[in-house]
Amino acid sequence: PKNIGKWTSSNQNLNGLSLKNRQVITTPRSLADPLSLQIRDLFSPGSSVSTQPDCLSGFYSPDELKPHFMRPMEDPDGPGANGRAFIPENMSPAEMREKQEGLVRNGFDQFVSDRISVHRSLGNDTRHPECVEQKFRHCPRLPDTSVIIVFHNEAWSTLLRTIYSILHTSPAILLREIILVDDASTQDHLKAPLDLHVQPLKIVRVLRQKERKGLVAARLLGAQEAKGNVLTFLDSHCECFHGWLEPLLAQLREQPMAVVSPEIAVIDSNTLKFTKPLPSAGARSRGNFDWGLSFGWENIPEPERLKRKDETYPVRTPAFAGGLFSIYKDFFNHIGTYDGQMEIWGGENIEMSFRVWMCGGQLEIVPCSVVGHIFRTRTPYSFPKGLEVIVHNQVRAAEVWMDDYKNVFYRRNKKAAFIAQSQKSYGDISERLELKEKLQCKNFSWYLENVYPEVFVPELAPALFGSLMNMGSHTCLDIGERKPVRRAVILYKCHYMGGNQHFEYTVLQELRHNTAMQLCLHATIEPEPVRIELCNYKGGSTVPAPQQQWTLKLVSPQCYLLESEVFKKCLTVEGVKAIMKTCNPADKYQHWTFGP
Ligand code: UD2
Ligand code: MN
Repeated sequence: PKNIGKWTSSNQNLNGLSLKNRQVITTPRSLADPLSLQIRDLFSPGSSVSTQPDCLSGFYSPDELKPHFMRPMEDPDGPGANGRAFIPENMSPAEMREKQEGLVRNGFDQFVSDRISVHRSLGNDTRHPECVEQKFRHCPRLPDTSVIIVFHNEAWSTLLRTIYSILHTSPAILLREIILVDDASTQDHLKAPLDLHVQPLKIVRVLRQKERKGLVAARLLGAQEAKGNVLTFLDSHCECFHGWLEPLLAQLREQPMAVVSPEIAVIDSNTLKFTKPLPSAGARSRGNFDWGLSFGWENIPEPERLKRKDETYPVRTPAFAGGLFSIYKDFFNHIGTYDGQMEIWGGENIEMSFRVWMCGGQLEIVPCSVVGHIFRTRTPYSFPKGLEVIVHNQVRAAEVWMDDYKNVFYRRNKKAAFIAQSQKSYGDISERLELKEKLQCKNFSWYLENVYPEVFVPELAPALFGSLMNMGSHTCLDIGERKPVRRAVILYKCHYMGGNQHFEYTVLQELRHNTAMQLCLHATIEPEPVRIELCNYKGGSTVPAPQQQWTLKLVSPQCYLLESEVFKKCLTVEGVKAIMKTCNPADKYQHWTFGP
């Protein structure tokens, strides 16, 4: 197969068994060898595929890859047809009210969604030509999949459109079933009416959690019940683009220890416009995380680009968004499913990203697979135990996987530090540590060096860090809400929670705020306000800008003058602004202290 050896440079090993060797999993090395047994048991390709024709040479024909249901004929001028935006006009007061209520209830425009066909097509296949032309070998057969969709109070039209878009685009022989898991929704339409509606669809069934537990528990329930070789998870407000499924399953066939995500297309939360792929555009971005443990997107670095021979090749990604992905069911179990003690929402995607890479798997985006997702403008549902549950989940991830690097996160999130300190408030992690031991997972610095070498790693133990409080104004330096690049730093009420007020004094004498972006305090000439700018020092052979270097001069216990190396002036507060002035050790407004 053409994909063999694609990532050989990455020297990924599962307990010493190289990726290349995984291709011979059907040939036992020795029955006495427990490892080969384990691997063979895990991934005998196609073992439980019953519905597929005999394995032949050549490729799957278009006929074999027909979907379950042909899409009904569509009015090409209907609302939202072909993935277009729908903008309602001449609305009555009652309609305006309905629209507003829908927005609040969902964090996207349900009014608009309700008026678009649940069978809408997305128009022509506009993917890159190499994707459109991609053929799929017949042998070994592609695994089949269960699609698992968990939801809590999803709108009827978005949920149904997700289901139909799967049925209209997935080859029937590859789609074993669709499992809907109701995470204790309270809306009536998701009870009997949903059961009645999906029953005739045969391969769609509904499971229910009695109690609201969150998306992790719901996905675990779905996974447990799934019969397919592969589990494919989708959110409950998605639309699948032409040919989305085959490339995911084909990549898993090549790399059974991969976890593969589609390219996620944006479905606009106001108009439901589906951003179609542009034929000229290839893979655009990959996923990452920042030191506040938030997921983010970044451009694909050059060395990763070069590893791809054509558009059908996957993009290795340090982290994934977590909502839309496929994984062999057996590998999902092997690699420790999810941390079942993570509740409601958040953190599980970063945990799984670390775990998959560190324990012998790999995380990839397959650009020929495109699935749209409505990104909400706000979170509409309740968090029964409060938003703190997100931090609780993040602390569990940090404690299990991040070794000493967890402190880099805790310095930036004081709530997390507090949860981590207070005896076991984040719950028991011993099972997760046992899993890590059992799978002989690599450590976090291996992950950083091998999977995310581009990341800027803050100092593990900076001499001085925290909030920078001014002794004259008793306010704190703050980068402000909009992520500022070349913006004046502001002075704000001290909250001592880290976040936007977190600064670290580095060995290169920078005053650095580095959670998502690498931002540095940048001296200016009076009266220009002192700024926050991207740090000039980015690791490697780069050096700090002289305006970004500061000398700390002790004036009283734990109190410093912050003197600019180039201007030989001191940071001072005037009103709500920070400016540089002639140093005066007697001036309280030039005294700074690192808060807790
Ligand atoms: C993103 C991910 C999601 C998950 C989450 C962090 C994508 C597209 N989505 O979610 O998969 O990684 O970040 O945890 O990458 N849900 C429940 N019970 C709850 C809360 C949510 O079943 O208590 C469902 C919800 O109906 C939806 C899914 O979980 O199907 C994800 O929630 P979301 O869509 O509200 O959040 P999103 O897209 O930011
Ligand atoms: Mn979502």
